[in-house]
Amino acid sequence: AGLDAAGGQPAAAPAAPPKAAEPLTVLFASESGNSEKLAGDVGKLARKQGFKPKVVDFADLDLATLPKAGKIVAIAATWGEGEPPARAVRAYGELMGDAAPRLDGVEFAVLALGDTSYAEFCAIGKALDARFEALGGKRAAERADLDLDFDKPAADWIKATLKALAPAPADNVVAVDFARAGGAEDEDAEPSREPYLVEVVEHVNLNSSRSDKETIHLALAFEEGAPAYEPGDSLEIYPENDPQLVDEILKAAGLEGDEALRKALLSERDITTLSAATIERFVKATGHADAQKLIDSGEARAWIEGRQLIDLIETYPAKLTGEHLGAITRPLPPRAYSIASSRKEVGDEVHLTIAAVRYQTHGRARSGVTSVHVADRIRDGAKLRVRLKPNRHFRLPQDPATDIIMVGPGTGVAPFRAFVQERRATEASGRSWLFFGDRQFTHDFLYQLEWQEALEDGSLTKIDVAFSRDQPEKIYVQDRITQHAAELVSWLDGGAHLYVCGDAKNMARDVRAAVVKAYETTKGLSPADAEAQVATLERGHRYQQDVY
Ligand code: 2AM
Repeated sequence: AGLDAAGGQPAAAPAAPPKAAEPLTVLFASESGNSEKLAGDVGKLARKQGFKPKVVDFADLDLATLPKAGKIVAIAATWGEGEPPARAVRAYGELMGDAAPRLDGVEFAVLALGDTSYAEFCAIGKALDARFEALGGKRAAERADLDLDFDKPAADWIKATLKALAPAPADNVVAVDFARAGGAEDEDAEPSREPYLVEVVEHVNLNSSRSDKETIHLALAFEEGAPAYEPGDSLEIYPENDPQLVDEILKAAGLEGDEALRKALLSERDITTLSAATIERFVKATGHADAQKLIDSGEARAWIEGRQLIDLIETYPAKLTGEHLGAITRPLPPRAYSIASSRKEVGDEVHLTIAAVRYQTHGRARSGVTSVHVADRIRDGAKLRVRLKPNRHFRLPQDPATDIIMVGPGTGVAPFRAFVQERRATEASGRSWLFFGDRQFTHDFLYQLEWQEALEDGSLTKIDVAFSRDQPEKIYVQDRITQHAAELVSWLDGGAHLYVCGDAKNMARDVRAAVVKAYETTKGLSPADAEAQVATLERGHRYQQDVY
C-alpha cells in the first residue's frame, strides 16, 4: 500500500521491442455472465492484435497486482438498484476506498453494462470510470453505457478501444473482423449461444388452483438434441408481448389497423420499459411540450416509478408513426430462467420453473412480459425461441463425495431440482440438504412429490421447509437455517458447498446474514470473524449464488 502516493514517479515501462506483446489487464465485474463473456471477447481479440491480455474477475482481484504503468480495460455490470455484482463487492469497495493504489501510469477504458428499466442505469461502470481517473489514470477511450441489447455496440466499442490502446504506430494493428474473432474457428468458443426453436411438451401449474401464485413447470423438447447444458446454467426465452397491450399502444398512438407494425411490436420491441431515456426519445420524436416539461421539472424519475410506455403515450397524447415507436423503444430482450433439469435424467429436454408476475400500479394491471406469455399464451405443442446461457459460477462440486446445502425459496428451487437429478443419475455419494420456502404448504409446495421420492432414493438427504403464510408470524428459509445452525456449520466444516438461488434483493442478503450468525453462535466467534469465515467460503467458491 502507499505505492506511488508519495509523489514518486511510476517506473517507466521498458520500451517495448517491436512486436513484443503489450500487457493488457481485462477486469470484469459480472453477475449473470454478460460482462464476463465480453471480457473474454476482449481477451481473444487483444491476443490476435498482439497484446498479452490477462482476464481477471473482480471476485479474484488483488488491488496490489494492478499494473502501475499499463493498460486496463474494465467491463462492469450494474445490478438491482445500482449495486455491483455480488462477487465484485469486496474488490469494488476496496477500489473505491482510501487504501486504493494510485494509477498514475495507467491508461484505462471502461465498458458499462446495465438495464434501462432500472434506476441508476450503469451506475457501477460510471463510478469505475470516474474512479480510475481520480486515481490518476488516463482515459484511453470514452466509456460506453450499454443496455440489454449490447451485442453489437459492445463489439464496436471493443474494436475501437483496442485500437485506441494499441501502441503507436496505429497501423501495427492487424485488422480483424470482430464478428469472426469469436466465431466457429475458436476452439474455446462457448457452446451454442445460437437460438433454438423448441417445442413445449409439458405445461403445468405447480401451485394449487386456490393459491394466489401461479408457477409454471415447462418442459421443452429440442428436436435436434439439447445443447450441452450443465446443472446451474440458465435458458433464455424470447417472449412475445401481450397482444392486448400492443393494441392499446397502437390505439393511443393513432396507429390502429397497421398489421405489419402490430406484428413487429408483438415480437420485436420492448413496449413496457419506461426510462428517462424513453421519455427523451419520445420528446425528440414528437416535440411534445408537456413531456418536455416533465423532464425539465426534474420529476421524470419519480413519475416513471410503477409506470410503463403505455402510461407515457396516454398521458401525453401525440400522433406517432411506426418509425417513432421504433426510435422510442429498445429491442425486446430475452429473459433468462435457471434450468430445472439434468440432461442425464431428461435427455433432450430442458425444464424450467417460471412464476407468473402480475401486479397492479397506477390503476392498471401489469404483467411480466415473458412469465405471463408463458403462463397465459403458451400451451403444449407451442414453439418457443430460446438460447442457452451458461453459468460457470453456479456449479456442483467437482468431487461427487462433497456435501451440498441448497437454499431455494419459490422459483429459486429450480436449479436444485437439476442438482438433485444430476446427483441421482451419477450416484454421487455426497449428502444433500435442501431449504425450501413458499407461502402455503397446501398450495405452494413446488415439486413436493419429487422431493419425497428423492428423500426415499437417497439423492436428497434432508429437506427443511419454511411456509411463510401458514401462521401469524412470517417464517423464512433463513429462520430454518438459524434453527439448524450447528448442523449447518458442521456440514460446512466438513467441506460442504452452499448454494443460494432466488430473490436478490432481500432473501439472498438475509440468508447470508443467517449463515454469518450461525458461525457466531455455534463457534462463539465475533461478528467480524464470522464474516471472515463466510468471505473465505465465497472466495473458495464454496458459497455460490444465482440470484435475480
Ligand atoms: P412472503 O411472500 O410470505 O413474504 C417465496 O416467494 C417465499 O419467499 C415466500 O414464502 C416469501 O414470503 C418468501 N420471502 C419473502 N421475503 C423473503 C426474505 N427476505 N427472505 C426469505 N424469504 C422471503
